[in-house]
Amino acid sequence: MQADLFGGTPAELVLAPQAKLLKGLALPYVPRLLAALEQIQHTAPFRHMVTPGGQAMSVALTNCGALGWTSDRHGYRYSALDPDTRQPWPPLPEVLLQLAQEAATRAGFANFVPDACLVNRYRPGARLSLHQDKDERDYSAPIVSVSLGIPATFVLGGLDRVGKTLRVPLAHGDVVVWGGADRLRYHGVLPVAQAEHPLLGAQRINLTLRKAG
Ligand code: MD6
Ligand code: FE
Repeated sequence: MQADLFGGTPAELVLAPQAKLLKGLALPYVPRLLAALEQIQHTAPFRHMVTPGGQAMSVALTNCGALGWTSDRHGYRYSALDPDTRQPWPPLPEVLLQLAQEAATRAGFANFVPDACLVNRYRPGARLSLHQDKDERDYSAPIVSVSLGIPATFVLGGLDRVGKTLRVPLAHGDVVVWGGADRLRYHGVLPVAQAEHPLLGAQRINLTLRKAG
């Protein structure tokens, strides 16, 4: 899908009062995003982190930016160093800053300055169970989430674990932004179905940009 096939602005879907899906917004950024991803995974390779419960996550992850999200048997935290290499995470590429700012502004969150980007890689079968993003210091900043590669179904719930959920299909180039009253909604990703993407093969990459520190 081409975001601006008809010369207009990309479709915006309201998922919740302060959560928007910006269809295809990332498409014009894709060549630069893929080049940046190569650099990031060269410096900080994808790995399957272990949850505090002792399970290896099915999603492989890495980070870029001043702070990176990590998990081990002791819990979840943000840290300035990659625990595997003991080096700083690779810097947040300019293309990601630009995309994050465009997306946040379109969704009503001006002046978003992320300092952390969690990069998730889903192979077919990988999933992310329902969770809240609450390891960041400041919940006033939104989260910008960019999807690349094969499709997935995003599940958006409420502020507690029980109750109604919304299933949102996410395609290559889609961007989700949420913040404000919706910042702490439970959410997850259903097991990703087998598929091939022309640029990324059998994988889905999700980039979530946050203000963590
Ligand atoms: C994913 N995303 O789409 C996982 N969190 O692969 C998230 O966990 C997420 O997309 C907060 C806000 C947006 C997200
Ligand atoms: Fe999340």
